[in-house]
Amino acid sequence: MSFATTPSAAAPALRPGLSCRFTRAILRRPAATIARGLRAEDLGDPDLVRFERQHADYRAALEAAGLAVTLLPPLDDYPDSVFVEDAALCLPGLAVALRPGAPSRRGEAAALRPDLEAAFPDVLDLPEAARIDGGDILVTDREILVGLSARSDAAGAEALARVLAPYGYALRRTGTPPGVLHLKSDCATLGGETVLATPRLAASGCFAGYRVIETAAGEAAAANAIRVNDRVFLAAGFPRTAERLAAAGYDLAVLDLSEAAKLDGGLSCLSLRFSG
Ligand code: CIR
Repeated sequence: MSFATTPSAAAPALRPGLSCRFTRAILRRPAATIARGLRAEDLGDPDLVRFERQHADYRAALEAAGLAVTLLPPLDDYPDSVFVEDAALCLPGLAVALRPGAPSRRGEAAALRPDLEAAFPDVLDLPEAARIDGGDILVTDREILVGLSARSDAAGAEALARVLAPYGYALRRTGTPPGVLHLKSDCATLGGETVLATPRLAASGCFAGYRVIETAAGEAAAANAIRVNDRVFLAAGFPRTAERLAAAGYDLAVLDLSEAAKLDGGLSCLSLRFSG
């Protein structure tokens, strides 16, 4: 399978550390309504108390990696709002309020906007009709890669490219494998020129020019990892992918995310990470 992938602007500038050097993170506590969260397949409802415990461990791991964390209150009107990444894109000095593709999640960006204004000198908006989730946006040190998916459309990718162009960011568009929720369900940046990706996404050719570490067979869900400063966060339960990353020299923090996983959530979705 290969996707129609648009070329980036010629020779995009390298911004060393853009994808993984952070000083701050924004998290939102899980809503009491979390059991009403969206999911592709019913694996049982998440347990709120266990979710809160895993969320607290995740927060502590971000702090241990050197980040100052802003913890926002739960939003019970939005069962999926703990997956705060989908409502905004954060870059140094700049945030974009996104347009989540799922109808039940549309209001999350407006609810987050005051918190973005408190943290960023510039907050940009996208047109009402655009659809784009943060889970479909992979920021590497050289470009911003947007995966079109059931949640993110061409209008969303174009609108994002338009608002970011004045800031010099190169944006490239690709696809998302069939049945996969978000681009970053299947990949993560590991800093520099390296990405972690599922074999099915890597086979699309969208990472040509990158060094790709593939998730091990049967461990596709390990791809939703995050690099945070000198550490790579990986979900528990993927021993062979963990071995590959350790062999490549990454210092791993392995976290139990069983409750987020019941709602198709993973490590990237639970925070907005940025420097500033
Ligand atoms: C949803 O379907 O929108 C949520 N249950 C999961 C969102 C996960 N977000 C992400 O991968 N960025």
